[in-house]
Amino acid sequence: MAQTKTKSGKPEVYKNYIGGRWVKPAGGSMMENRNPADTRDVIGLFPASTSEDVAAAVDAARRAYPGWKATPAPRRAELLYRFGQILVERKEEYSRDMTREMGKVLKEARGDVQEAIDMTFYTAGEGRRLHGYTTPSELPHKMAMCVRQPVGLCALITPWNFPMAIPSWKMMPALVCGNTLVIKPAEDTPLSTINLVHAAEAAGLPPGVINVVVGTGESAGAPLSTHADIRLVSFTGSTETGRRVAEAAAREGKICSLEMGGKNVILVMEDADLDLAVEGAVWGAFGTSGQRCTASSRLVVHRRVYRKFLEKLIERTLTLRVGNGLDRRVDVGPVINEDAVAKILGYIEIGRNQDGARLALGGRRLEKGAHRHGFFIEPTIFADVAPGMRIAQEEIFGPVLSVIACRDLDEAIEIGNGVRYGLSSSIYTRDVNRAFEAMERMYTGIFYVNSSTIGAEVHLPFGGTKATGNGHREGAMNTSLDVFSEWKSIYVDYSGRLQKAQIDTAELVG
Ligand code: UN1
Repeated sequence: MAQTKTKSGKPEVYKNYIGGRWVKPAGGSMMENRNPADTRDVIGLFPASTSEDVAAAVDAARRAYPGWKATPAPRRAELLYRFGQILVERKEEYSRDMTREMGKVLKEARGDVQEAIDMTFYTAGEGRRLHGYTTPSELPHKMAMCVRQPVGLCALITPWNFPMAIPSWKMMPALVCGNTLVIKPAEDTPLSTINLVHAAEAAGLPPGVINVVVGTGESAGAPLSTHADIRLVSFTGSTETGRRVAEAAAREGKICSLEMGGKNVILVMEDADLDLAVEGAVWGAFGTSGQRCTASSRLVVHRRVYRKFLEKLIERTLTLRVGNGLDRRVDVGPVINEDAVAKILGYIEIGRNQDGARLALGGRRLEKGAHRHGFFIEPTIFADVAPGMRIAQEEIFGPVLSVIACRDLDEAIEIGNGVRYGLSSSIYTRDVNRAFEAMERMYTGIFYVNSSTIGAEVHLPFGGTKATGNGHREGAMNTSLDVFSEWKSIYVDYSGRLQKAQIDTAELVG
C-alpha cells in the first residue's frame, strides 16, 4: 500500500522524545503499529521502550524542572497559546493520522483534535489566573494567603480511544502549573501523541519539559509510574490496570489520579421525544464503535414505549455503515485490535448463552469484502436484558447495547445506579420534575438531560464516581489544577514580635 511506506518502501520509523531530542530506544527494539481498518497498512515502527528509556526520560524531566518551575506562569501560558495555534494549523493532518491509527471516523477524529485544541487554549488562559487567595489572619499585623505550586515530575499514562484529547487533558494543566512530564501513550496509538509533541516542539517548549516514551504497559508504563523521581501519576484506562497503578503509587506515596471504566446509561421515559432519544442512543452506543468510557452501553426504557422505541432503534441502527473511517460515507469504524474483537465477541456470546438475553440486531464480526482486513463488528443490540446480566454490568468497550425495560422513574434510577461504575448518565423526558429528580439521584460524575451520555466539554469537570475514578476530575479549571498543583499556605507576620496562633488569640478574646 503506497500510503503506508516511506519513499524507500520501508515503514516510517518513529522515536522517543527525550530532553528535546528524538532518540531511538536504548535496546533498539521496535513495535509495529497497523491500521485497524486495514491491517496491511503499517502506520510505522515505534519504540518498544524499556526502563532504560524511562530512566533517561525522567532524568530529562528532572533537569528541566527547576527552569520550567521558575518560568512565570503567564510565560508558560504563552507557549501553550502557540501550541494550540499549531494544533489548529495541523488539525486536518493530525485527524487523518488519528483515523488511520485508531480507526474512529474522520469527523470524530477531528473532534478529538479539536478537544485538544480547546483544552490547550482554555488552560493557557489559566496562566494569568492560577488563583490562590488571601484571607484574614487571626492575629493582628499578620497576613495569610495561599498559592499553588507545581507538584514536580508527572507520569502520564494515556489510552488509545482519545489519543490526542486525553493526553491534552493531562498535559496542559501539568504544564501551566509548572510541572515537567513524561508521557507513555497506548501502544496502539503512539502517533497521535507524537504529533501532539511535534506541535509542542514547534511551539518552542524547552527541552525536557515534555518527554515521550513509547512502549507497552509492562515494559514502559510500569517502570515510569513507579520511578522514584516521579511525584504524580495520572492514568486513564481500565479499572483493573488503574487499581494496580494506584497500589504501586500508594506504596511510594505518589499522588495518583485515575480515570477508568464506565457502564453508562440512558433512561428513556414514556413522555420522551422518542426520535430524539433514538438519535442519542445510536450516537452514544455506536459512535467511536462504542469505545468511549462515556459510551451509552445501557438503555433503560419505560415499558409503555419499550416496543415502539426498540423498533425505531433497530430501524435507525440498520442505516449505519460500518467501514474505514476515512471513507466519508462510513458511520462506524473498526474496533482497535484483535484482542478487542475477541473480547467483544466473547461478551456477545455471554449475552446470547449465559445471560440468555435476546439478540435483536447484529452480533457478528464483518469479515468479507471491504471488511476483510480490519477489525469490524456489527452494531449489536440485546433486548429484554435483565439489569444483573453480565452484559448489563461489565464494560464491553465495543458496539454492544443492552436494552432493559422499566416500570417507572424510580426503577429506572435504581437500575441506572446498579453498576459498579459511575461516569455518565442521561435522561430523556419532557417532564422537568422527572429530569431534576434523575439529575439529583443518578450517582455519576456527568449527567445529561435530553442528550446522550457523551459530549463532555473541556471546561467542566470530567470524571466519575465509584469504580470509575478515585475522586479526581480532569478538565475544568480548579479540578484539574487541583490534581497538578499543591497548595502552599503562607503567613507574613509584620508585627515585629512573636505572636502565637491559637494561644494569643484566646487572650485577645478573653
Ligand atoms: C472517553 O470516553 O474516554 O464526552 C472520553 C465525550 C468526549 C470525551 C470522552 N468528549 O465523549
